[in-house]
Amino acid sequence: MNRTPLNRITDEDRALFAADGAVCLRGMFDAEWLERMRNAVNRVMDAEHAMARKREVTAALGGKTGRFHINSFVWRWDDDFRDWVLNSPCGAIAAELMGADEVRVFYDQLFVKEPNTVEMTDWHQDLPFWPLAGNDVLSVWVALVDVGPDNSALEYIAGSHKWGKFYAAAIPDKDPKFKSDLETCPNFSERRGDPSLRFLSWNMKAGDCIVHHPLTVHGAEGNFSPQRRRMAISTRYMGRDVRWDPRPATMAVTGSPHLVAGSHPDDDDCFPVTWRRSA
Ligand SMILES: O=C(O)CCC(=O)C(=O)O
Repeated sequence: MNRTPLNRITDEDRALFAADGAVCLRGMFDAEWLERMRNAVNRVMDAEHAMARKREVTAALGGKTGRFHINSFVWRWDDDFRDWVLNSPCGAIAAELMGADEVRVFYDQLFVKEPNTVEMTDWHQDLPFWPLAGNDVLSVWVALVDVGPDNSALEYIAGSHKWGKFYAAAIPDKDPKFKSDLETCPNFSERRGDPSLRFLSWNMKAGDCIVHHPLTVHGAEGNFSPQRRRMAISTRYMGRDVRWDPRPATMAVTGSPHLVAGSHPDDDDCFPVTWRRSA
């Protein structure tokens, strides 16, 4: 299993990430990682573990076909996910794009849409959902299978991380815990003809990843393929400018870190350092 990215991250990748708020990096993970994590996903999806934090979106919304399954903080109880967040190339990829000398794990999140899943991933930004403030936090969304427009490819609005917007968190299963007075994120699927918006999406091979900024607006349609699953792990990492900001209606962190608001989340148990630039 490769511990460093299989391909080099270029200045052009960094420039695209800075300008658009999302960039697709090709072929970063080897076949061994992909096979191992697909097996791990299949195992954890139905595991009845006390620490599992599942959202069964299709079931919650009364859907009749397919399954939209989300599971978070799996690394806290599963060895394969633990190795993934701590030792896969994700940490180095995050550091390269942030220009960080050190990155900490924030959390991992698994997203599976089985064939014929109509539930979309609502358009949203990530940061409003998180008890964090800062610029240096990002997600590495790794496709574990090939992903395209028919099986729920992610879509982004280029440059939206610079709009100065902070939309209300959008939870796919509409969990009322996250309701707030913030402005609702528009449904950008209805604005595809708008010339002021540039939509980004990629046909991805297993082992490609997208890295996105926490304020970049993104979403995905359902998985309309009758055969192809859509399976991805999004792992989030933090750099040094991040501050603990436990606002109302934000996500609880497994492990309940004891942190003072405004401090760097340097709780080594909840948020271990996974990558450090060597001297
Ligand atoms: O995979 C999905 O449907 C959603 C992914 C996402 O929103 C994220 O990684 O931040």
